[in-house]
Amino acid sequence: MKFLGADLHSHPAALLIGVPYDATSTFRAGSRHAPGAIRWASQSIETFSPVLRRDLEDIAFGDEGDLHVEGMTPEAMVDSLASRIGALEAATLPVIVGGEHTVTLGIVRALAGRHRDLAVLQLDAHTDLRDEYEGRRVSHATVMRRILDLVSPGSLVAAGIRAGTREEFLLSTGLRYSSHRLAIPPEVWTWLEARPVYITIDIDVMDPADAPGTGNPEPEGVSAHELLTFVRRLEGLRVVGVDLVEVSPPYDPSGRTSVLAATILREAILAITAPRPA
Ligand SMILES: [Mn+2]
Repeated sequence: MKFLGADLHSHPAALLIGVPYDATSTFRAGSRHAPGAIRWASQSIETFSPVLRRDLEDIAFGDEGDLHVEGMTPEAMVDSLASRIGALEAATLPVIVGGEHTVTLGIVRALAGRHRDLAVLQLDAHTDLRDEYEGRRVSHATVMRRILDLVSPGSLVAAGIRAGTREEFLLSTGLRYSSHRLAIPPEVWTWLEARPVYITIDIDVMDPADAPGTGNPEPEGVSAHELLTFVRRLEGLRVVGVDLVEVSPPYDPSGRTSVLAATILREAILAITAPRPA
Protein backbone atom coordinates (compact mmCIF):
# COMPACT_ATOMS: atom_id res chain seq x y z
CA MET A 1 0.00 0.00 0.00
CA LYS A 2 1.22 3.49 -0.89
CA PHE A 3 0.53 6.76 0.92
CA LEU A 4 -2.58 8.61 -0.19
CA GLY A 5 -2.16 10.32 -3.56
CA ALA A 6 1.29 8.82 -4.26
CA ASP A 7 2.07 7.73 -7.80
CA LEU A 8 5.03 6.66 -9.90
CA HIS A 9 7.16 9.59 -11.07
CA SER A 10 10.61 9.45 -12.63
CA HIS A 11 11.52 12.84 -11.09
CA PRO A 12 9.33 13.24 -7.99
CA ALA A 13 9.00 16.65 -6.32
CA ALA A 14 8.45 14.82 -3.03
CA LEU A 15 9.29 11.21 -2.18
CA LEU A 16 8.08 9.35 0.90
CA ILE A 17 10.35 6.67 2.35
CA GLY A 18 9.42 4.61 5.41
CA VAL A 19 12.10 3.60 7.91
CA PRO A 20 10.56 0.88 10.11
CA TYR A 21 13.22 0.94 12.82
CA ASP A 22 12.76 1.00 16.61
CA ALA A 23 15.61 -1.10 18.02
CA THR A 24 16.76 1.50 20.59
CA SER A 25 13.24 2.25 21.89
CA THR A 26 13.36 0.74 25.34
CA PHE A 27 10.26 2.07 27.12
CA ARG A 28 7.50 1.31 24.61
CA ALA A 29 8.66 0.09 21.23
CA GLY A 30 6.40 -0.19 18.21
CA SER A 31 7.33 2.70 15.91
CA ARG A 32 8.62 0.16 13.37
CA HIS A 33 4.93 -0.40 12.55
CA ALA A 34 4.29 3.31 11.89
CA PRO A 35 5.05 3.58 8.15
CA GLY A 36 2.49 0.86 7.38
CA ALA A 37 -0.08 2.20 9.85
CA ILE A 38 0.22 5.78 8.58
CA ARG A 39 -0.09 4.68 4.93
CA TRP A 40 -3.21 2.71 5.88
CA ALA A 41 -4.66 5.63 7.87
CA SER A 42 -3.93 8.01 4.98
CA GLN A 43 -6.65 6.25 2.95
CA SER A 44 -9.21 7.78 5.34
CA ILE A 45 -8.35 11.42 4.53
CA GLU A 46 -8.69 13.49 1.37
CA THR A 47 -5.86 14.42 -1.00
CA PHE A 48 -7.16 18.01 -0.99
CA SER A 49 -6.33 20.52 1.74
CA PRO A 50 -9.17 23.04 2.04
CA VAL A 51 -6.91 25.33 4.10
CA LEU A 52 -3.97 25.39 1.67
CA ARG A 53 -6.28 25.04 -1.39
CA ARG A 54 -3.82 22.52 -2.81
CA ASP A 55 -4.13 18.84 -3.72
CA LEU A 56 -1.64 15.96 -3.53
CA GLU A 57 -2.97 14.90 -6.96
CA ASP A 58 -1.45 18.06 -8.45
CA ILE A 59 2.15 17.36 -7.47
CA ALA A 60 4.67 14.71 -8.49
CA PHE A 61 4.53 12.82 -5.22
CA GLY A 62 5.94 9.31 -4.87
CA ASP A 63 6.15 6.65 -2.16
CA GLU A 64 8.98 4.18 -2.65
CA GLY A 65 8.03 1.96 0.29
CA ASP A 66 10.25 1.10 3.23
CA LEU A 67 14.01 1.03 3.55
CA HIS A 68 15.20 -2.44 4.55
CA VAL A 69 16.61 -1.93 8.07
CA GLU A 70 15.51 -5.04 9.96
CA GLY A 71 18.19 -6.42 12.29
CA MET A 72 20.57 -3.50 11.71
CA THR A 73 22.53 -1.77 14.46
CA PRO A 74 21.54 1.92 14.85
CA GLU A 75 24.83 2.93 13.21
CA ALA A 76 24.23 0.66 10.20
CA MET A 77 20.64 1.94 9.83
CA VAL A 78 21.88 5.56 9.92
CA ASP A 79 24.56 4.78 7.29
CA SER A 80 22.07 3.04 5.04
CA LEU A 81 19.54 5.88 5.26
CA ALA A 82 22.25 8.52 4.71
CA SER A 83 23.34 6.84 1.48
CA ARG A 84 19.74 6.54 0.25
CA ILE A 85 19.11 10.26 0.92
CA GLY A 86 22.46 11.19 -0.60
CA ALA A 87 21.44 9.44 -3.83
CA LEU A 88 18.23 11.48 -4.26
CA GLU A 89 18.06 14.20 -6.89
CA ALA A 90 18.50 17.67 -5.36
CA ALA A 91 15.03 18.69 -6.58
CA THR A 92 13.34 15.82 -4.71
CA LEU A 93 12.05 16.58 -1.21
CA PRO A 94 12.69 13.60 1.07
CA VAL A 95 9.67 12.87 3.30
CA ILE A 96 10.81 10.28 5.81
CA VAL A 97 8.42 8.37 8.06
CA GLY A 98 9.96 6.66 11.10
CA GLY A 99 10.52 4.65 13.02
CA GLU A 100 12.20 6.05 16.08
CA HIS A 101 13.84 9.49 16.18
CA THR A 102 17.31 8.04 15.47
CA VAL A 103 16.43 7.98 11.75
CA THR A 104 16.78 11.78 11.65
CA LEU A 105 20.54 11.44 12.07
CA GLY A 106 20.90 9.59 8.76
CA ILE A 107 18.92 12.20 6.84
CA VAL A 108 20.69 15.20 8.39
CA ARG A 109 24.08 13.58 7.76
CA ALA A 110 23.29 13.40 4.05
CA LEU A 111 21.71 16.87 3.83
CA ALA A 112 24.37 18.66 5.92
CA GLY A 113 26.91 17.40 3.39
CA ARG A 114 24.87 18.90 0.57
CA HIS A 115 23.90 22.21 2.28
CA ARG A 116 26.72 23.84 4.27
CA ASP A 117 24.39 26.36 5.95
CA LEU A 118 21.66 23.82 6.83
CA ALA A 119 19.39 24.79 9.74
CA VAL A 120 17.61 22.05 11.69
CA LEU A 121 14.15 22.73 13.10
CA GLN A 122 13.11 20.21 15.76
CA LEU A 123 9.51 19.89 16.97
CA ASP A 124 9.67 17.55 19.94
CA ALA A 125 8.63 17.14 23.59
CA HIS A 126 12.13 15.98 24.52
CA THR A 127 15.51 17.66 24.16
CA ASP A 128 17.13 14.41 22.87
CA LEU A 129 20.51 15.99 23.79
CA ARG A 130 22.00 13.21 25.96
CA ASP A 131 25.52 12.26 24.94
CA GLU A 132 24.83 8.63 25.75
CA TYR A 133 21.73 6.65 26.66
CA GLU A 134 21.73 3.12 28.03
CA GLY A 135 25.29 2.70 26.80
CA ARG A 136 24.51 3.89 23.26
CA ARG A 137 25.78 7.06 21.58
CA VAL A 138 23.36 6.62 18.67
CA SER A 139 19.81 6.34 20.01
CA HIS A 140 16.43 8.09 19.98
CA ALA A 141 17.44 9.90 23.21
CA THR A 142 20.79 11.18 21.83
CA VAL A 143 19.78 12.03 18.28
CA MET A 144 19.94 15.83 18.54
CA ARG A 145 23.29 15.61 20.37
CA ARG A 146 24.69 13.56 17.46
CA ILE A 147 23.25 16.12 15.06
CA LEU A 148 25.29 18.76 16.94
CA ASP A 149 28.35 16.77 15.80
CA LEU A 150 27.29 17.73 12.24
CA VAL A 151 25.86 21.26 12.57
CA SER A 152 26.68 24.03 15.05
CA PRO A 153 24.40 24.72 18.06
CA GLY A 154 23.52 28.03 16.40
CA SER A 155 21.97 26.06 13.53
CA LEU A 156 19.45 24.22 15.72
CA VAL A 157 15.98 25.59 16.52
CA ALA A 158 13.89 23.51 18.93
CA ALA A 159 10.21 24.06 19.73
CA GLY A 160 7.69 22.30 21.95
CA ILE A 161 10.46 21.08 24.28
CA ARG A 162 9.20 20.25 27.77
CA ALA A 163 11.23 17.26 29.01
CA GLY A 164 14.89 16.46 29.50
CA THR A 165 17.62 16.32 32.13
CA ARG A 166 19.10 19.37 33.85
CA GLU A 167 22.27 18.89 31.77
CA GLU A 168 20.29 18.76 28.53
CA PHE A 169 18.43 21.97 29.35
CA LEU A 170 21.74 23.64 30.19
CA LEU A 171 23.11 22.58 26.80
CA SER A 172 19.95 23.79 25.07
CA THR A 173 20.64 27.38 26.16
CA GLY A 174 23.43 27.38 23.54
CA LEU A 175 21.08 26.58 20.67
CA ARG A 176 19.76 29.20 18.22
CA TYR A 177 16.40 28.83 19.97
CA SER A 178 14.76 26.36 22.33
CA SER A 179 11.39 26.69 24.02
CA HIS A 180 8.43 24.73 25.28
CA ARG A 181 6.31 26.93 23.04
CA LEU A 182 5.65 26.11 19.41
CA ALA A 183 5.63 29.72 18.24
CA ILE A 184 9.00 30.82 16.85
CA PRO A 185 9.98 34.46 17.57
CA PRO A 186 9.96 36.69 14.46
CA GLU A 187 13.77 37.22 14.47
CA VAL A 188 14.37 33.45 14.57
CA TRP A 189 11.83 32.88 11.80
CA THR A 190 13.55 35.53 9.65
CA TRP A 191 16.86 33.75 10.27
CA LEU A 192 15.28 30.45 9.15
CA GLU A 193 13.91 32.09 6.00
CA ALA A 194 17.44 32.87 4.86
CA ARG A 195 18.76 29.28 4.66
CA PRO A 196 17.89 25.69 3.76
CA VAL A 197 15.91 24.09 6.59
CA TYR A 198 15.49 20.49 7.63
CA ILE A 199 12.46 19.84 9.82
CA THR A 200 12.01 16.89 12.14
CA ILE A 201 8.61 16.34 13.73
CA ASP A 202 8.54 14.00 16.70
CA ILE A 203 4.85 13.19 17.17
CA ASP A 204 5.33 13.48 20.94
CA VAL A 205 5.48 17.27 20.52
CA MET A 206 1.69 16.87 20.46
CA ASP A 207 -0.41 16.65 23.56
CA PRO A 208 -1.06 12.98 24.39
CA ALA A 209 -4.78 13.80 24.21
CA ASP A 210 -4.40 14.40 20.47
CA ALA A 211 -1.60 11.88 19.83
CA PRO A 212 -1.63 9.08 22.43
CA GLY A 213 0.12 6.56 20.17
CA THR A 214 3.78 7.26 20.91
CA GLY A 215 6.58 5.70 22.91
CA ASN A 216 7.21 8.47 25.46
CA PRO A 217 4.06 10.60 25.80
CA GLU A 218 4.58 13.90 27.60
CA PRO A 219 1.76 16.01 29.09
CA GLU A 220 1.19 19.69 28.20
CA GLY A 221 1.86 19.35 24.50
CA VAL A 222 0.48 21.29 21.57
CA SER A 223 -2.92 20.74 19.97
CA ALA A 224 -3.52 19.35 16.49
CA HIS A 225 -4.72 22.80 15.38
CA GLU A 226 -1.52 24.48 16.64
CA LEU A 227 0.75 21.96 14.96
CA LEU A 228 -1.10 21.94 11.64
CA THR A 229 -1.10 25.76 11.61
CA PHE A 230 2.66 25.70 12.19
CA VAL A 231 3.21 23.11 9.45
CA ARG A 232 1.22 25.17 6.91
CA ARG A 233 3.57 28.12 7.57
CA LEU A 234 6.46 26.03 6.19
CA GLU A 235 5.33 27.40 2.84
CA GLY A 236 7.47 30.44 3.71
CA LEU A 237 10.70 28.47 4.26
CA ARG A 238 13.09 26.67 1.90
CA VAL A 239 12.59 23.20 3.40
CA VAL A 240 15.00 20.59 1.99
CA GLY A 241 13.69 17.60 3.93
CA VAL A 242 11.14 16.59 6.53
CA ASP A 243 10.56 13.63 8.80
CA LEU A 244 7.77 12.46 11.09
CA VAL A 245 8.89 10.02 13.76
CA GLU A 246 7.88 8.13 16.92
CA VAL A 247 4.29 7.20 16.08
CA SER A 248 3.74 3.87 17.86
CA PRO A 249 0.72 1.99 16.49
CA PRO A 250 0.56 -0.61 19.33
CA TYR A 251 -0.27 2.33 21.67
CA ASP A 252 -2.77 3.80 19.23
CA PRO A 253 -5.76 1.45 19.43
CA SER A 254 -8.20 4.00 17.99
CA GLY A 255 -5.84 4.82 15.10
CA ARG A 256 -6.24 8.55 15.75
CA THR A 257 -2.49 9.20 16.02
CA SER A 258 -1.85 7.64 12.61
CA VAL A 259 -4.69 9.65 11.04
CA LEU A 260 -3.22 12.83 12.52
CA ALA A 261 0.27 11.81 11.29
CA ALA A 262 -1.10 11.30 7.76
CA THR A 263 -2.76 14.73 7.91
CA ILE A 264 0.47 16.38 9.12
CA LEU A 265 2.35 14.74 6.23
CA ARG A 266 -0.22 15.85 3.65
CA GLU A 267 -0.16 19.44 4.90
CA ALA A 268 3.66 19.45 5.12
CA ILE A 269 4.10 18.12 1.58
CA LEU A 270 1.56 20.59 0.16
CA ALA A 271 3.00 23.57 2.05
CA ILE A 272 6.65 22.80 1.30
CA THR A 273 6.15 22.13 -2.42
CA ALA A 274 3.97 25.23 -2.92
CA PRO A 275 5.46 27.60 -5.52
CA ARG A 276 7.48 30.31 -3.74
CA PRO A 277 7.10 33.94 -4.69
CA ALA A 278 10.25 35.10 -6.51
MN1 LIG B 1 12.49 13.00 19.94
